[in-house]
Formats: sequence, C-alpha cells, structure tokens
Amino acid sequence: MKHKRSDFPQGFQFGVATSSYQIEGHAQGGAGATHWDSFSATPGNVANAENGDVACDHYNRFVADLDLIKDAGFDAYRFSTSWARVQPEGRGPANPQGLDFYDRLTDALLERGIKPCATLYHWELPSTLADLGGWRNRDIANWFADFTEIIMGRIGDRMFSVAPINEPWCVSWLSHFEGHHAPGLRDIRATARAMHHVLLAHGRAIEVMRGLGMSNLGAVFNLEWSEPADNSPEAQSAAALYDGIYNRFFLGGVFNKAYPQNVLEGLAPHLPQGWQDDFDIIGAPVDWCGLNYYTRKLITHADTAWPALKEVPGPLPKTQMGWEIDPAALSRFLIRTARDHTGDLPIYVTENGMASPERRQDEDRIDYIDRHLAEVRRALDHGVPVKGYFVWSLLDNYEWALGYEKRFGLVDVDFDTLERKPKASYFALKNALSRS
Ligand code: IFM
Repeated sequence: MKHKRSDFPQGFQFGVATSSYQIEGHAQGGAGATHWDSFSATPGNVANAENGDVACDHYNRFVADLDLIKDAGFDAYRFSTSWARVQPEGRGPANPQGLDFYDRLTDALLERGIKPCATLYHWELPSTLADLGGWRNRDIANWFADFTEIIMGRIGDRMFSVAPINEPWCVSWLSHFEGHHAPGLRDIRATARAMHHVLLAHGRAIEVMRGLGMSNLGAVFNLEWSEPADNSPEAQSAAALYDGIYNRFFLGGVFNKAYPQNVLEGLAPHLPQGWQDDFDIIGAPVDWCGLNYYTRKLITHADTAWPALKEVPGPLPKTQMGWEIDPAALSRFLIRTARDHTGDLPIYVTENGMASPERRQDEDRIDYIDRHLAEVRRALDHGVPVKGYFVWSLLDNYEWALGYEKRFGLVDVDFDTLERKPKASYFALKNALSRS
C-alpha cells in the first residue's frame, strides 16, 4: 500500500465497518423475526435463498473479531445495532440478551482502545413493524425513537459517535421502488413515503439522543456519482434527476431542509400530506456527515414513466459486484458535499471498499483502497474537513440479495467452518497504519 498513516492529518481516524444482520448470526440470542428473514425465504429474492441466521457468527465470536481490529491498528469500529435483537417485537419490552450483547461489545472495544461508532439501523426491520406498513407508516418515526431510547439508554454513554440510519436511499428507493431489498416493493407511493419517513425517523432519533445528553451524532448517506451517458440534453437531465433521487434528496433534507425540485416534480404527488412541515425535525443539527462511496453510474433517458431514466454499462474496470471503479468521484463528492450541504462540519468516509473473488492475495483491493485514499487526500488539500475513513468491511459477510458469494472483507470467512483468515489487504493496512 502506497499510503501510510502519516500522510493524513493528526487525529485522522482509520476504521472498519460492519452491520448486525450481515455478520452476527440473527437466529441466536432471542432476536425477533425481521423482514430480511421473510424476504430471503421468498423464492427468487436472494441468491441461493441465503439468509443471516448464522452469517459470520459474530454474536459468539466477537472477541476474536475485535482482536483482529486491534491487531491491525484501526482506531475505530463502525457496527450497527439490530432493532429486532433489542426489541424482538419492534415495540415494547427489550430483550435482555440483546442489550447485554451490545453492552459487552462496547466494553470489549473500549478495553482494546477502539472507538465505538454505532449505527442504530442497518436494514433488518422487525417483522411486526413491517406488518404495520414498515417505512410507509409515519408512526415508524416514533417506534424508532423508542428503540433509540432503549439501546442508547444502555450503551450511549460509551459511544464515540452514533448515526441513526445507514443509507436512506437503500432503505427507501432500493427497497420500495426497485424491489431489490426487503420489503421488495415496486410502488412509487410506498417509495415516497419511505423516503420521507426514513428522514423523519433520523430526526426523531437525533432528538432522543440529544435528550440523553449524547454528542457526536451524525448521518450516513450512500452516494453514487451520476454521469450523463452522452451529451444529449435528455441524458443530462436524466443524470441530474438520478443525482437528485440518489444523493441530493437525502443530503438536502437533512442539511438544507429542502428536497430537490427535479425530484419533487415526479415525487410530490406521492409524498405524505404535510411533509413540508417536518423539516425542523429532519434537519435538526448534527455533528458530522458520513459518506459511503463505491461507484459511479452512466445515466440516460428511458421511455418509461417517471423517472424515465436508465443505467448504461460503463467502460471502467469493475469489481466483483460489476460496479465501475471510479476513485476520482470520491473527491468530487467530498468537495461538493462540503460546498453544497455541510460547510465546516466534519465529514467521514464511513464506507469504501470492494468485493473481490480473491480470497488471499487481494492486490485488487489494496489498489482500490490506495486509489480512494489518494482522493481523500485530494479533498483534504482542497480544505474539506475529512476526519476519517472506514473500510467496508472487516469480514466477508452476507451481501444481502447477493448472499455470501460477494466478498468485501479484509478478512476471509469460510462459511462452512466460520474460520477467519486475514487477506493481503488486512496486512497491507496494518503495515500502513503502523508507518509514520
Ligand atoms: O454490504 C453493503 C452494506 O450493507 C451497505 N453499504 C454497501 C455495502 C456493499 O454493498
């Protein structure tokens, strides 16, 4: 790896990220059913109908996993808390085993000198709440606030940072418009409601955590750079709309208290009544902004109903996911986000990494990370207050609808034996973090 720790400012945080359903093993410890359990049990939704029942069995093996984080020299660990593990019915009584698990995880991180960075929700909605309409139901903002109070009432005193929701675009658009993730809907009214309610729930969780006296609260967005596939005005406006739906809707709601006009042209009729009155909750001040970045898309016009756009295959080298590798878009995003949305607020790259079939000598991943770190440095040179970079992911894990085949880990997991084996990228980062 070309980069080393001392290439970055003093105090810059290097971390790894994971999420609960993708690694813990959901079928243990008294966790309730989630919409990912039923989505994956439905033929055709998930590769090989795989689910998160066992995953990496992190629930039982977290001590060894945290040792891996420490041994590599990472400063921070970004994990998520499973709503259904904490409240199996989504509302009502907490599961003591679930709370104990996150309590022990937190203490084990602190004992190792690793900063705990929690995300409250990373996609496994309790089934009972899905039955009530899930993200389509405005009440979810209050259910989520109650969950926040319970879990952060237990571990909030020891968090370095907390963000309520991972990737609002995935929670809403990918899951309710494209149907690729649970609950697998393809309905524009459901989508519009989910897009708005996910931000409302974010705002309510921030309110609750402020009430608990917590600080260093943020929001995490996934961004995709949108490039017109050609010079035609149709492609340009399709790309601008893709950018609006994917990126600017969520950043705009939280940081500018407004949704982009080009998105409202198609979405406004489907938004819940009175949405304009929710921005004081949605836009409650946060302390940092997290960006998850992986790829770009080439976009052009499509002869369909709104949004009338489609992706076009691009020429750049691709990862195991089929995603084009475009590091330069990361610095463009960091610079643009600070300019248009966040100003002087700290920005973290909360996820970046690649899926690769290479299970030992993953030189492709080392190169991917190196090239993206170069873009973080470029943004720093432009004066963007980037404060940290998290690799997705520590372990190979459950890649949602794609099952266990797509491997994002710095550490290989044999899903038959659950044995962990650090890859070349793990050692390259360990070496980079120790060099000054
Ligand atoms: O695995 C996911 C993660 O759950 C959220 N961000 C993107 C990753 C890779 O697809």
